[in-house]
Amino acid sequence: MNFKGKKQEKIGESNEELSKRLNSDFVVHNMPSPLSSSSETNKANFSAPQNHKKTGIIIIIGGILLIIGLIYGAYILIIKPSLNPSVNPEENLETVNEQASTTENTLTPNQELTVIPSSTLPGIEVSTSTVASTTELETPTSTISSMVVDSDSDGLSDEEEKLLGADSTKIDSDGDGNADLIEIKNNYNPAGTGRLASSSYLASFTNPLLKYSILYPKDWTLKNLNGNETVLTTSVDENYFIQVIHQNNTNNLSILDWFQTEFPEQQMGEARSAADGSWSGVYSEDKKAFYLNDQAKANIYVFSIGAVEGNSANFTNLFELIIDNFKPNATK
Ligand SMILES: [Ca+2]
Ligand SMILES: [Ca+2]
Repeated sequence: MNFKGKKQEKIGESNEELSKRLNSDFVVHNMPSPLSSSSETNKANFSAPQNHKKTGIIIIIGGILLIIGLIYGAYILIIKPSLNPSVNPEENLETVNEQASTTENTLTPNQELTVIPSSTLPGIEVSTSTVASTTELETPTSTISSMVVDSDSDGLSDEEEKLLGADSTKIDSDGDGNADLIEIKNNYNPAGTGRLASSSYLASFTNPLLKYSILYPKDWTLKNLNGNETVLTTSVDENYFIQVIHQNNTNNLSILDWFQTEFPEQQMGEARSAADGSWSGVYSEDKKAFYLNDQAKANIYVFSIGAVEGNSANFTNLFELIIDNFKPNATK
């Protein structure tokens, strides 16, 4: 502005003075330091809000990364092991064991089944009833056996040998040279001398109305029902039975004709006759019934053997013994 004029006014001054003056003028008229340095300061002041923004963004991003890191860490350490225990078995062994024991407890069949009330589910058997039935099955069915036991294999069951006083371990119980079964089939006592009728193990019963007599084991119980029906049962449990029922032979048929008339659909079994000719008879095919008539063909006697439980074959020989020793007209 006026520098040129001032320089021209002071033209007479020495160069040194002039330079000093110029320097001093320059300094004096220089712009105030606050203003002169303001360019950099302003720059700094002007750029400060931008730096704050950057710092804030960095902090936010850092925070987000930290949160993500924490979430991931929690997932690795807690959630993932609980989902898949086998991933890190060593660190989470206790957790796995706890889970296993918890699983065992909650999946115990008894607990699961006892939750089901049996009253609301009548068609479903719960475990308790199954256990009860198993216990019933394990309970031995007393002395009743579905098997025929013959310890000495002589054809007489152990049950029959006991009834007749014979030895179930000896084929020839009385040692007379004749096997037990042969003696019985020929009306001899297998456990001593004499005939079967003289055995202390057997008794005779005569029906007062029909006048027939039968030989039966004393160990059994005899009942005479209505005069025309005699029933023999095992005394203890009445499980096995042999009965004799009378009926009139109105047409005086032979026993074979009578059988065919009564049971036209059935096969006939073995035919037998009394040694003294006092009766003739025939078995049913399964040998659980025997039908005979007396010599006069006036009466029919029906013999049958059975068991409430078990196998009546335990007394097949006894059944035959009773038939063979039957006397239709004992008093005549
Ligand atoms: Ca035997
Ligand atoms: Ca003998």
